[in-house]
Amino acid sequence: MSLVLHNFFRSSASVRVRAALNLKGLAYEHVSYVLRESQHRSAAFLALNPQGLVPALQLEDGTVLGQSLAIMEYLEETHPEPALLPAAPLDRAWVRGLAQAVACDIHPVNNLRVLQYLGSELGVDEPGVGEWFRHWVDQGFAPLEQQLSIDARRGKFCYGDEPGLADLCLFAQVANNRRFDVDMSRYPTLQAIYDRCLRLPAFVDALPENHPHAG
Ligand SMILES: N[C@@H](CCC(=O)N[C@@H](CS)C(=O)NCC(=O)O)C(=O)O
Repeated sequence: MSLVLHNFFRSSASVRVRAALNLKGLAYEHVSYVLRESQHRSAAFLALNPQGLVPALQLEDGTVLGQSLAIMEYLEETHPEPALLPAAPLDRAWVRGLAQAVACDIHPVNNLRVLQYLGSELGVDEPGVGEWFRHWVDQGFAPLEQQLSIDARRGKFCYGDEPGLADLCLFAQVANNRRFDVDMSRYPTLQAIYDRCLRLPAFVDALPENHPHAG
């Protein structure tokens, strides 16, 4: 059995892992769950991943891993080349911190279930939901832009000239921002890193619009 990625084309946590698998040169199959139809809450998926969130990566022996950061770290440990993290502990902590600024601070408050709760339970209208989304992106992106714009370790990517864990998270977030008209002109460094990623097939292939089950 090959690697199977349980995912959804538009899910940004899934975009991260798709790009990581692509960067590592690992082949995988897709099983898709339409989130708006709550397919990720089906008994079949919950049996695989009780957390009920995509992505989940099913390994060759049937083991299922959840949580995109844990999956990417697992891929890094089992397939070290090309590296997603630098060698030195301090630099690894720095890159993980950048990745987590997106994956742990921005993404969770803009997740589908949060946006749905705002709309259906709290009566926030569509423009209000968009406002919420942009607010929390701005709260995370402004300090990231400030940090990265002056950091001597930044190269073509967040750290150096090769893409890594932080770029995977940033790329997925910027791609997701397109749906909510985030003004990226305020974040020239982050936009430049995203544009660099767009030159690499590993990232382009991971975009929602290039997913085999997009639509
Ligand atoms: N921390 C998790 C987040 C996963 C997550 O929230 N995935 C979203 C799609 S990007 C999801 O499954 N949402 C379903 C929902 O909100 O109901 C990770 O990094 O994998």
